[in-house]
Amino acid sequence: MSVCMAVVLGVGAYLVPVLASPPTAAAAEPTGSLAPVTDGFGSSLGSNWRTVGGSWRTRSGVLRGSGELRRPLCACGPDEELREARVSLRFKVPASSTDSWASVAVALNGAGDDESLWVTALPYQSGPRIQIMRRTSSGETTYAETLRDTTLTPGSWYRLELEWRHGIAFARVWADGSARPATPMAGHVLDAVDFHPVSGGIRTYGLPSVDADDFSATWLTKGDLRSVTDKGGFAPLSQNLVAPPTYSADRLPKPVIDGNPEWKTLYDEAWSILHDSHLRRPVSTSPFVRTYMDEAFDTDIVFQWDTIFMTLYGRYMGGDFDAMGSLDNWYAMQEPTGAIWRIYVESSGARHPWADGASAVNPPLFAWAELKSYQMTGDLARVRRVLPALQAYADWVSVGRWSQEAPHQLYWNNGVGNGMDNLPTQPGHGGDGYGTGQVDMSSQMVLMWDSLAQLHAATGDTARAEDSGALADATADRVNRFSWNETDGRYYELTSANEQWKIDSIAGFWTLVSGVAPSDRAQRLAGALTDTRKYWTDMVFPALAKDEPAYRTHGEYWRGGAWAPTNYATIKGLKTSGNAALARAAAEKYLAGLAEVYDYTGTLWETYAPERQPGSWITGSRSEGGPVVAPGKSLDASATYLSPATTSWGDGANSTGGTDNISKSDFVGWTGLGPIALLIEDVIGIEVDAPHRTIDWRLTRTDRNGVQDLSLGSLGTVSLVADARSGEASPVRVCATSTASEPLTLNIKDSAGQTRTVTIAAHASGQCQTV
Ligand SMILES: *[C@@H]1O[C@H](CO)[C@@H](O)[C@H](O)[C@H]1NC(C)=O
Ligand SMILES: CC(=O)N[C@H]1CO[C@H](CO)[C@@H](O)[C@@H]1O
Ligand SMILES: CC(=O)N[C@H]1CO[C@H](CO)[C@@H](O)[C@@H]1O
Repeated sequence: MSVCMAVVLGVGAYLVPVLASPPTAAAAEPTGSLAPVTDGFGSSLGSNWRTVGGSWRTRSGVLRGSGELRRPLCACGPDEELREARVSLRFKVPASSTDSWASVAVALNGAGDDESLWVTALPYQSGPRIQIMRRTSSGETTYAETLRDTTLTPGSWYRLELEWRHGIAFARVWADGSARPATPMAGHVLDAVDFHPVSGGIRTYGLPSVDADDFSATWLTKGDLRSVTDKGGFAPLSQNLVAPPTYSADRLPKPVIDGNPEWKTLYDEAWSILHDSHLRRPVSTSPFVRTYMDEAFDTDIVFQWDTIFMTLYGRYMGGDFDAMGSLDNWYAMQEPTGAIWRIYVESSGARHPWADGASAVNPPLFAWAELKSYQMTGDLARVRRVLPALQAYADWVSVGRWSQEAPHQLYWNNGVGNGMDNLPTQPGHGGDGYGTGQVDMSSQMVLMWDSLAQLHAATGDTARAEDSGALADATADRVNRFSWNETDGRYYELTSANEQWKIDSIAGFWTLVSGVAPSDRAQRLAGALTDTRKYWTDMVFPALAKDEPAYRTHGEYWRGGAWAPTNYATIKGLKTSGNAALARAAAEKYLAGLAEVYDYTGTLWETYAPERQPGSWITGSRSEGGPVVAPGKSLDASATYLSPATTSWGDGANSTGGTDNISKSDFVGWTGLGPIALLIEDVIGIEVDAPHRTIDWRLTRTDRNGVQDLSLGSLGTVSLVADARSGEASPVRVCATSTASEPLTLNIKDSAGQTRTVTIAAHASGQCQTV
């Protein structure tokens, strides 16, 4: 019997054309008079197709025909919806078409016949196109399309995929038999979460016959039906507000560092400032769900990346305060699209106008902070609860900040979104950076996906872990391909035309902590960080290299200021890229600087000047109207000192020989990172991995040093103290006390890079060993 069953559209001619123009009026929908097509090909679902339009037959596992076909995907109750789905099919590009708008699509359909979302391949345009389109009762819209990287050769088979995640659509097409590309070809965030897919299928336009098969629907996840106004649905929590704890050194870990008591003072002072001024219970009008760490910049607005960085040291509070509750407030504000804005008003939960439009997004670091918290606590229940919020945020930001039409396909932010206000970038302070590729933002996306991969893996979800890992790798590859300048040994931001925009700033050093920089490139970056003409300034690390024209010796905010978040990220990057000794040296130089300024100001500051300043200038300067030098202290007018940095208002002289524009004091705030996190992790050298019951200690100091009462979440606490010794190569006696009911593994790494493993017994009490 003839197999050539190309069916003429006939009754199926109702089809709404899959094109942006010219529009044609939709005829009445057919009433379902065609018999369902049964098939056995490829699908795990095994249910029948419903023929909505067009006509289809099967032959040897291939579905041949044209029009539209649907099959149910979600047995959704009235209060349920499909949150996530991946639908794909194989199709053969017909040899030719007389209609240049002829197309094949894979679709998700709502309950009504006029509700669908699809990814369409148009092989016969002057260049092949892939589009994301949607039909509603009011017509069709093309959301995103790409002309890139697409070959659709007549006679060849391709796989076409629509990935749907809570209002976000991703498109992919790839040659049949090759690997699914990690990066989508196009993505779109629907304006409102008002589309509820219930079925999926195939649709064609303008083709008398198409061969398709292997329709597959995976990652089908149901959830409660959500309204467009619901917030906080991804990681729900009911409000539970506690009074902020008062400062008590007894309830916090106690670093032991006999050789540098001034750093222990800084540590105590950081916690004291935090407790006295910046732990905040939400006011009665606030929708926040937890008492939180407030960023210390403003009394009624809270900043996302400040909060995230605060949790990176706040996690050391252990059971004394739920530092991660600070991030729960952000998840509570999350929109149904996954959006979390950069700034909220604390008293109302409203998005702040500074977080509108191009300035909506801060560095996407929630997942990184959650991973670090999990490593300290092993709290898998929290990971399971927050993962949907982290994934939804990742999906949203990966579309919203994706320069998807630029050749580099990297991610953008602007000069406020990136958190580095007046650092020179192409988009500038509040500009629209779409099309540019920012190295910091793109590397932070890699860090986000990598952290998500580890969190998914921790919950046993290997499919999602692989998916996130592949996105991290693909993005890192593109940063390395386009942003790296071999002559200069730097990563630069990119223009929309793939040209490097050469400003040497700390933004390029996010490639270290994100693992983007391969080791040879990481070594060149480390070289720049230790170069006194570039980044190894009196106070490390300036936001802008010292030889950049916009660099300012007073810091002028991000034009040379040495900042806690970028120092933390850069020092972590040095450590993870094989430069642990340099990471420690940088942390020590930074702490020494903080201590020098603390000595005459009695506090910690928002940002620090990269170079020493004359005592006369500091003495004549004010911050928010008050003198910088503490009462009872005085500086030698002709000597130089490390100093707080100026703000972006500039550093013009005032009548007292200084400036009135010194940045903010009592900034704990993220300046707690150095005195607390860097002290424990990089100077003393102890890092906890509670899920693996392991502690790594890079033990190279020769004074009596260690940490007491370090929290390991529900496992308990541990104290580790090494005795003083005569030299780095000498044996050292280490004593451990643990409240954990299980043994712990302690890996002690010496300055020669050798690791000795010691088992700390369950409930060890003063267990000592010389290693
Ligand atoms: C790298 O920088 C050099 C100048 O230092 C420039 O000549 C070259 O074009 C840059 N490379 C790229 C890929 O832009
Ligand atoms: C010299 C200088 O830049 N002065 C600025 C200090 O900051 C205030 C605002 O706080 C500006 O108004 C001044 O111009
Ligand atoms: C007290 C005082 O003189 N303040 C001045 C410091 O300098 C700035 C800018 O040069 C002036 O705006 C202040 O009034």
